Amino acid sequence: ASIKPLVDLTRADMERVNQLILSKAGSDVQMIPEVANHLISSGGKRLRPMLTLAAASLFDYRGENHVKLATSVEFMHTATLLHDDVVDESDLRRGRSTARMIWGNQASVLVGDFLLGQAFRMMVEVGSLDALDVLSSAACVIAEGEVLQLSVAKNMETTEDDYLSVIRAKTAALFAAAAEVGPIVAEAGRSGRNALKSYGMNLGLAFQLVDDALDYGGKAADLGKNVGDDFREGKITLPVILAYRRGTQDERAFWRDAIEAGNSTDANLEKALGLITKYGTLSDTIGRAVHYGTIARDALAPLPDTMWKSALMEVIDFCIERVN
Ligand code: 2DE
Ligand code: MG
Ligand code: MG
Ligand code: MG
Ligand code: MG
Repeated sequence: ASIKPLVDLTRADMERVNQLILSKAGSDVQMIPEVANHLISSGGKRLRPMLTLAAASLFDYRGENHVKLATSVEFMHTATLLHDDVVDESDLRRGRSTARMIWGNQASVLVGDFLLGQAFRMMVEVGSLDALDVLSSAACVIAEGEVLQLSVAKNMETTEDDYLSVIRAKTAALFAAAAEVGPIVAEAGRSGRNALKSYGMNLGLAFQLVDDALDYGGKAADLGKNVGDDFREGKITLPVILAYRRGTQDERAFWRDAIEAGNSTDANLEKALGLITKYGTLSDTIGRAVHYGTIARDALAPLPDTMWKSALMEVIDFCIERVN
């Protein structure tokens, strides 16, 4: 599966999104475009804005406003990444040093704030209170998800339900909002909105489940991030939750020492990977992603069969099979 159909269908609109990204990342304060463009030009997939464009086109939208909303969505995403790498103390993103390693945490947070502000300005230009509602709510939910994640960090008693609440908020909410503003701008009505919201939400859950599997099972060269970052941070993700549940007394003691006491040495990462392999928890994590992928697929099923729909369907499998 590939995102090529989506890329091809949205190519013309994405050129306009990319222009708008560059112009709205501009400022007389030189450090702003410097920091923003470092991340913006680092070759992200631009998946979320493409979802917005495709979701609008799926409902025959002919205007201009989807380009602004797609740009808003990408700016929200970029702002979350700038902040995320500060919160996670990450050194590497998309194969580059993170902005915080080059310009520091303060600049990263503040430029993220700038981009978030610009995103909301563009939403106001569009003038849809419904779109503003969906995207501003997503911003709150994303922050709530990160705070919830913080409050369960290093706690091995975190349940799979807790974990799902975290990823639904920190990741899936933006996918859901990105998809839902398509039918909103196209004035498609409730059932269209709900279908795309459900598609985005479940696609986002699948996306983050795969992200969390890749953090243990991926290759740094593919990922553009370091393998084992989540382990070193003491982040409780599904591969770990399942291995802990299934572990022997000794293995469970190992996890508590590694995660709760913060003993995340390279040797312990190797041991953690051994247990994850022993209990097959990466394939079970991917299995959960497949499950949510199916729900995403079913959400679109009732809609007319168009090239837009089939491109969005293919994105589901792409997100599950991806290596970065
Ligand atoms: C990705 O998780 C989650 C991203 C959400 C970050 C949101 C923050 C709040 P990961 P990777 C920090 C800021 C909210 C705003 C600006 C509305 O697994 O593996 O850490 O890519 O992602 O680092
Ligand atoms: Mg992170
Ligand atoms: Mg994070
Ligand atoms: Mg991650
Ligand atoms: Mg991470």
